[in-house]
Amino acid sequence: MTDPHPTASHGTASHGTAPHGTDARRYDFIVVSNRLPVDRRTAPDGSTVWARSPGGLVTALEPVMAAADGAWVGWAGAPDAELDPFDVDGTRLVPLPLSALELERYYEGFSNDTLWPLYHDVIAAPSFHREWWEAYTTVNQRFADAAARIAAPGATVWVHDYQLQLVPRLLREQRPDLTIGYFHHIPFPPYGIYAQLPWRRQVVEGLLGADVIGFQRVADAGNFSRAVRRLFGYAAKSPEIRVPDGQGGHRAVVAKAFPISIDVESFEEIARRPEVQERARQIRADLGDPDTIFLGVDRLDYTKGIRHRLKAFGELLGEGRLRVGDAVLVQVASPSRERVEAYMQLRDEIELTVGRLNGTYATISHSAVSYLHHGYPREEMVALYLAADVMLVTALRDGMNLVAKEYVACRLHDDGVLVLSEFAGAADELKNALLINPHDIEGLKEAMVTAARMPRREQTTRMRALRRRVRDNDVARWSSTFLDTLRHASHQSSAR
Ligand code: GDG
Repeated sequence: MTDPHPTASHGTASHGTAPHGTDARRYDFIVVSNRLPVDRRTAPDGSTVWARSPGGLVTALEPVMAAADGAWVGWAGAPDAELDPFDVDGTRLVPLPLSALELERYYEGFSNDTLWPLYHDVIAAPSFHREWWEAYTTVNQRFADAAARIAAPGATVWVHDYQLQLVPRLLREQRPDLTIGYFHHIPFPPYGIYAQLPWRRQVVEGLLGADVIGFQRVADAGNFSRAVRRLFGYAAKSPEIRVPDGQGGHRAVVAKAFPISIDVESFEEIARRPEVQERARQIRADLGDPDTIFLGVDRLDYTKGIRHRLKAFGELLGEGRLRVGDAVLVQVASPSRERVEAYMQLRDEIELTVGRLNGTYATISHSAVSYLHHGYPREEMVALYLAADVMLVTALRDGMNLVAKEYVACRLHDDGVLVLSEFAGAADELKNALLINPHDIEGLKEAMVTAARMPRREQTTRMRALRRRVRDNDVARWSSTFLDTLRHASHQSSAR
């Protein structure tokens, strides 16, 4: 759920009198996530302005927030900042402080160097440190306390993602009157892997504080239910888990898949703009009007399979099955988690590989790989999606992968080919993509060649089906389905 690239829409911080993270008001609907959906900027006159991040989640929740008198609790993005609640574009934001040490231990440490690799099939080795775990519990308690403080009686609280897995239980302990939802944006691993976590019982208990636990894939919900059975012996078969309530009865917890999506209309709207289409033509021309532009767009992360993609492309060039000038790979690798050691190493490896490929295959006039270690405005991303003939999503493991859906949404003329890893959640829905196993380099190469040569008629048949699927299941539908299930679940339990 990360889109760290702010739009130009600005709101100004209000200067209330409540201490940080507190608010005299009470809210009926509260979203809790690690990061508030805003970035802090300094205006030319020295005042603080907030730029809203254009994530799909924000867009999807905007109408819900407005209708339900909502607030969003999270960290505002700067260490040690103690800020008052403020409004941005009509949304009440309640910032919580994180110290530099907490960021190092709770965020970069436990979230990004323990849970992230563990939950992504241990592609990188997870680090386990007790002081990171302690910081994780402290910060989760702070988030739970803040939500408990500002929730109106009987309010609904929607907690997001792996940084905050303990919050549902911590919140329920203080406020049993609340309806609590949790959505897990990344995979939930098979028990054999999950079991490595020294705090495996505490984390599952934390999640079971929710009424509804949402996952990206059916397989994730199944893995979670199995972990519950193995660790606690509860009757747990997705979609229902029966958790003892301590008084001889039980609470029902729903654990099932709610595949997340994108704000399709906003991508289509950008893709229709004449200046964005002109920019796409310009990109093609700047690349020397090749027959095939392959595109990869990822946060620079070891889960995304960027190395596998480069390897396959390099071998195709080496074997003469693709030729520089006819084909180019554009790889946007937006900077991510740059203080975590595994990410520094990955960047070095990728940049070494790109340098070698260009050194070996580029000519004075044409690169083999156009590598961009930048974040771009959304308009530029859409221009790239419009310019690309083949989108490469080769993740080794990915909760969903929104880039795949964004590419599909932007292909207004029903052309272009999506090559999609079966290890990305999106593969469950986007069956008309060319599905690949990124570990099988020969298979990946075959799919890349097939994509480059695919007749227009087949492209259209596939892309039409993909577009229908994405349009019918946009992010508004995702949030309303989740919230309907949550409403239903809380009625059921209060009727018992
Ligand atoms: C996590 C899960 C799950 C990237 N670079 C730029 C940019 N982006 C945008 C993309 C897309 C988003 O960031 C990335 O989303 P993904 O889904 O591809 O991946 P994660 O960041 O790993 O997200 C993932 C997601 O949460 C949602 O639940 O799908 O599985 O890992 O929207 O377009 N946007 C702009 N400039 C960039 O340079 N504007």
